[in-house]
Amino acid sequence: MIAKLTLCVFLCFISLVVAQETYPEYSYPSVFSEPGRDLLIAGKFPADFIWGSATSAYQIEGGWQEDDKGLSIWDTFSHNGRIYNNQNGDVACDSYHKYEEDVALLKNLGVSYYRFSISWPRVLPNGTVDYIDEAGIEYYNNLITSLLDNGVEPMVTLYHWDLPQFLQDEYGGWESDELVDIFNDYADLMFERFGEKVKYWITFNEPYVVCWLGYGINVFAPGIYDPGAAPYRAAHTIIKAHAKAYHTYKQKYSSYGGKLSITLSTDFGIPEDPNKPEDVAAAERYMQFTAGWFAHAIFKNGDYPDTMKWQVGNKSMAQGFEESRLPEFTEEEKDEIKGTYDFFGLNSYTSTVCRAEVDTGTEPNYEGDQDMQRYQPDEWPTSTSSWLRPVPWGLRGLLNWVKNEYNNPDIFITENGVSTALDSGTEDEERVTFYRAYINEVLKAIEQDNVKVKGYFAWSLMDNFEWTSGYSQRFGLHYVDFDDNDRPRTVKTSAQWFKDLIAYNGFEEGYSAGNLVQQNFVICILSSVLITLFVSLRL
Ligand code: PNW
Repeated sequence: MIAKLTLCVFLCFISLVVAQETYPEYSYPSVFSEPGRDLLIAGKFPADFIWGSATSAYQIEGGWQEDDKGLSIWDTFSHNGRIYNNQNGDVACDSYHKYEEDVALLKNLGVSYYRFSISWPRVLPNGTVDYIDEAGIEYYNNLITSLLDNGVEPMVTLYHWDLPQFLQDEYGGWESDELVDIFNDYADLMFERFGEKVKYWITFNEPYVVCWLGYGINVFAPGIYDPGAAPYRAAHTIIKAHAKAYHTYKQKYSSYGGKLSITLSTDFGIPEDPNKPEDVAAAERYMQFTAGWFAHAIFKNGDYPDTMKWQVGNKSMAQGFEESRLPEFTEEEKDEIKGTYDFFGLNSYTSTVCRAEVDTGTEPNYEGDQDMQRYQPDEWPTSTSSWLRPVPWGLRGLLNWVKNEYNNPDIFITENGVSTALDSGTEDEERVTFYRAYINEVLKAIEQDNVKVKGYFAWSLMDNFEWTSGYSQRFGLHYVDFDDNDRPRTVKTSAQWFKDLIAYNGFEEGYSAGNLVQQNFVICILSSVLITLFVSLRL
């Protein structure tokens, strides 16, 4: 008897050990399983770490003609059939009418911040302060008040891509220098009206996407195809507009004590062969042409990265231009732009592999200017968005790159998330896997690399209008039924997971712990029962 029992206990112990070993502590074990890089760690985030979730106006609000709202370039673009299945944001998640439900979702999640954007044409129908639509102002006032009443702080983005159509028609959008002052007037009004309650401001969301997809290759609104010059002109205006709004805030509203910056996006560029200096340089060029395009001036010295000036300048000369397609800042402008930030807003979703390759095309092109080819290896995990392959360790690499490049700024990850398919429901294990892996890398960056990440915003609070993909790609922590006129929201598995993470403020001990230990425990019990049965029958 004793011998049998001892044997059972011994076998149980072995099965536990085996279970521990068979359950990998990697999130994408079949692809990323370098122990030094990909093992999940346990630990807590700093006590004052900010957890939030994010959305943007055009993607959720609907109410496209409510009150005196003017048209935005995205209203026009989507009504021109440029979206999957001819969809548009006319109703979207109907947050214009259902914002209180959104606030309830946020409260239930336990986030302390909500990042949303203001629709410029909703408050200024033609984009200028000549006419203010007070009903639009009222909407944001109600939203902000409701957030604060429920213990959620607002982080407000002024420009998440929905330019008033009037400014596109009248001035040619961001290609015109006139938008510097017009944007500044808009920003000034928003600071005046909401500054007392809003302590975090973001001028522009992802200007790289605005300039390249909107002005370079006609993929996003306003739908301009001019890959060699328009993106550089648009970026030039945006950088100046950002700087001007920053100074307006500091000069007129500093008593509110808020913080202001810009949110930049880039994939993390990885050299194809890290032992080849050309590839290392190509990956660095990619980073400078995407993040550095905006960050170098704002976070460093008021000017574009040297590599951009050199590359675009030389290509322009070879193409017969009299001057570089990359505009120049005056010394005065450089002084005005330098240092216009209180933190670094970073959106990141994925990584990309870069290889040096001299561009032989003769047409002027922002991508050709980089003398670089990039791709995502087939073996990387996939999502529903073709451009988005989960590479958790890439986020840590990117955070370190920002730290080293821009003198260790406070960083807010203002967006990170993953898409699932149209018919994916509320049980979104893929999203849990993604968040667990990515947020764990943020923890590593803070604990092991001393990167000053101060907050993390999950994109997105709920499924919404995913630009040209319409409603076919779901990024939400909450499910939205777009076939139902009421646009009901339902909690997904990932929302519950995120809520638990926030409540604990990190990954529980033995995180290998969390799920895994529980699974191991169950396996251990089951195998003991089986082994006991087997042993008692046999012996
Ligand atoms: C960001 N790309 O956009 C935006 O800030 C969000 O509005 C958007 O919903 C989210 O990411 C998910 O896409 C991106 O094609 C849009 O590489 C497109 C790309 C990247 C980011």
